[in-house]
Amino acid sequence: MENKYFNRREFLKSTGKAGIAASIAGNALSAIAENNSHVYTNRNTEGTPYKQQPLPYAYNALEPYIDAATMELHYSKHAAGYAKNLAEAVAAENVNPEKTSLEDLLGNISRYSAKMRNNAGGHYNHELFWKLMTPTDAGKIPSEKLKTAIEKDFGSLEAFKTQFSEAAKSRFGSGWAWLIYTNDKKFTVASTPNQDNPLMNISEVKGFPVLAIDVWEHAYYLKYHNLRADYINAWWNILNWQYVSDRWGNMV
Ligand code: MN3
Repeated sequence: MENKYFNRREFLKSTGKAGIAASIAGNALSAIAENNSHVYTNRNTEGTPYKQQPLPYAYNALEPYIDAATMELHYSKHAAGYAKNLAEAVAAENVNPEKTSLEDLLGNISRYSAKMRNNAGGHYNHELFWKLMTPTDAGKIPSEKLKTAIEKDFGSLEAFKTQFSEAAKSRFGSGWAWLIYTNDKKFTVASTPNQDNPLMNISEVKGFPVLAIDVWEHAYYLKYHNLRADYINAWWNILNWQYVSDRWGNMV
């Protein structure tokens, strides 16, 4: 017969305080956070699905800032490829998507193959990236709460944008620039190579990814050619500050 008391005691002993807090809160966090730096990965309202989701607007909706051909290739070839390769890695490495959120997988990515790292990152980053852009005029400014928090850490919204743009421009080769909310409740700007992201336990800078820009050449080369800075400057026009504000607001 199962001894519930013993099992609970063993559970508490093995998971420690973080596990207790998580179970009391009814949080989806399943005590796999071997590293507290990933505590924010589970605070968002929903996890990112393992499958590619529909693009929330038409391929040409972000013109003139991002052209239809770039969007179509980016979504239907590049991003679709990451999702497909992620599915293969998940099957090969016995990950159960019903039990392991994509965020938790990223938080333990060092346990998996390079294929998993590249494609779990690639899939997560692109699913986020599509939502960070909007063709509509609504939602083009941050909430007062987010604006105030950014001003506190960067001095001004403009100073943040300059720092973020600089990180995006100076990322050597392919990668991403990020606005990250760290475990000590501070914003920081960083960039990562390839398809790495700040949820990964191997990332130099860790925390919750609040907003991001893709600076792989496939994101801009057809229209902007070698002029990455022009793409970055144009991109601010389509940034969905409303989504960014909600994403951060739901987490803090
Ligand atoms: Mn891309």
